[in-house]
Amino acid sequence: MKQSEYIKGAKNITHIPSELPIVLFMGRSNVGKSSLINSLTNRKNLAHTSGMPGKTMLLNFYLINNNFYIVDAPGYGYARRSKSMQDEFVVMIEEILIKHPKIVGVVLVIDFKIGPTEADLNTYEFLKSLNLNIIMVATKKDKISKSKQLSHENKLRKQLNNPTNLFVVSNLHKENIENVKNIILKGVKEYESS
Ligand SMILES: Nc1nc2c(ncn2[C@@H]2O[C@H](COP(=O)(O)OP(=O)(O)O)[C@@H](O)[C@H]2O)c(=O)[nH]1
Ligand SMILES: [Mg+2]
Repeated sequence: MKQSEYIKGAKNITHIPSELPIVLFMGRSNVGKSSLINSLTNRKNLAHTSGMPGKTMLLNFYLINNNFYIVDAPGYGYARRSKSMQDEFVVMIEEILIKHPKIVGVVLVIDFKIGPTEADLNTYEFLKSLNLNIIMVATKKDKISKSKQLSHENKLRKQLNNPTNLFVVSNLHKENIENVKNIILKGVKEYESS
């Protein structure tokens, strides 16, 4: 991902560009979505990372290699957001995934240490039901001690029913980022030639 550029924040589906393919990043607030986008693009602060989760309700668009968009969706399951706002958000995401003409796939970001929450599992099931390409990324690998990382990863794989694409990464140490980058680029390429 040699070139990356923030394009805009979109409030809803009518403000979404449709000329290029989209890779949608989803995950709970504070899980490390923005950090992952920074890691993938090799930028320190392309996507805003913060300790104040759930502030934005915008879909943030990042143009990558002048070729596709990474879209950072607002985090789901944020407790301090009102129920009606949560519902509105879920409907918006569903609408995009169902109606947007060029969805390459979804990167579902979870917290390696915390493991999949009920909201994560519900989202995962929903994405599977839409037959989308799903890339699971578990962040914050560095928060588990080295000696326990492998068994922790195996447990996670079991919990998720052995997903085809699961990557355990650390944004802090830039560990395993390259593999995520490659699978996204491969997905975009295959999408374009299909
Ligand atoms: N230790 C550690 N912290 C991380 C990692 N990824 C993100 N964080 C931290 O987790 C917090 C939330 O990250 P952010 O990217 O803003 O999450 P978002 O709300 O999903 O976009 C920030 O304080 C990050 O520095 C990681 O791999 N390891
Ligand atoms: Mg963020």
